[in-house]
Amino acid sequence: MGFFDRNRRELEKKGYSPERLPPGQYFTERFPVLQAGGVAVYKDLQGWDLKVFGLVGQELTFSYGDLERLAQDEFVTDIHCVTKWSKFDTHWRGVSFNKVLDMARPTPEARTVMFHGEFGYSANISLSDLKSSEGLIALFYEGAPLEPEHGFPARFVFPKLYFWKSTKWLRGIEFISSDEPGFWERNGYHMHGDPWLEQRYSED
Ligand SMILES: Nc1nc2c(c(=O)[nH]1)N[C@H]1C(S)=C(S)[C@@H](COP(=O)(O)O)O[C@H]1N2
Ligand SMILES: [Mo]
Repeated sequence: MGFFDRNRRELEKKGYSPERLPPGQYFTERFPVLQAGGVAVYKDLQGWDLKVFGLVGQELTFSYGDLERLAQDEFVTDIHCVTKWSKFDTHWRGVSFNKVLDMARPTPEARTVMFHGEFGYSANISLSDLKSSEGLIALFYEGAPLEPEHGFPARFVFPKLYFWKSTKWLRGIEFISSDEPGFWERNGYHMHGDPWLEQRYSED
């Protein structure tokens, strides 16, 4: 029996249904750290902001304090990384993306949202995905502010798609009219990235 089968057995022994694992994934209790470049570390959050811009009726600029006051939404969810690890029941609290949609009012031309992270990272998610499944601008993980390596002060979390779509050190949310690739999508990853359909690479 290979690693993946053993891993699914182990999962059953722990009382989880292996059905919760998308195809080709294994389960871990660790929280691996993954990023293309360095970890953003802020001395303070004085100059920090999160901008919402592009095809919207109302552009927005949030300070960390603004987001903290709005951070009333939470979910517990499984996350799936394209490098094949999955983690169950992760708890996040922050600002629901629906709240951002209500405040920014995307124009009828808006089709895709580009999430911009520190150091030029970006990830595209279609507006229809964002409207049909929950997304969160997360400030808290398991009740505590995010660790720097997991995206402090704020990261997006969009569990419906592979975890590379969940931009850490989030600084910009841009509404655009056509589906453009973000950082990993330009480097061979799938434009959509549904773990249940194993949309890992552009040719999948
Ligand atoms: N800004 C930024 N966000 C990012 C990345 C990155 O390189 N830069 N990597 C993505 C990838 S590939 C994954 S799997 C997750 C990893 O999140 P974690 O380190 O909290 O597990 O962050 C995503 N968000
Ligand atoms: Mo990833």
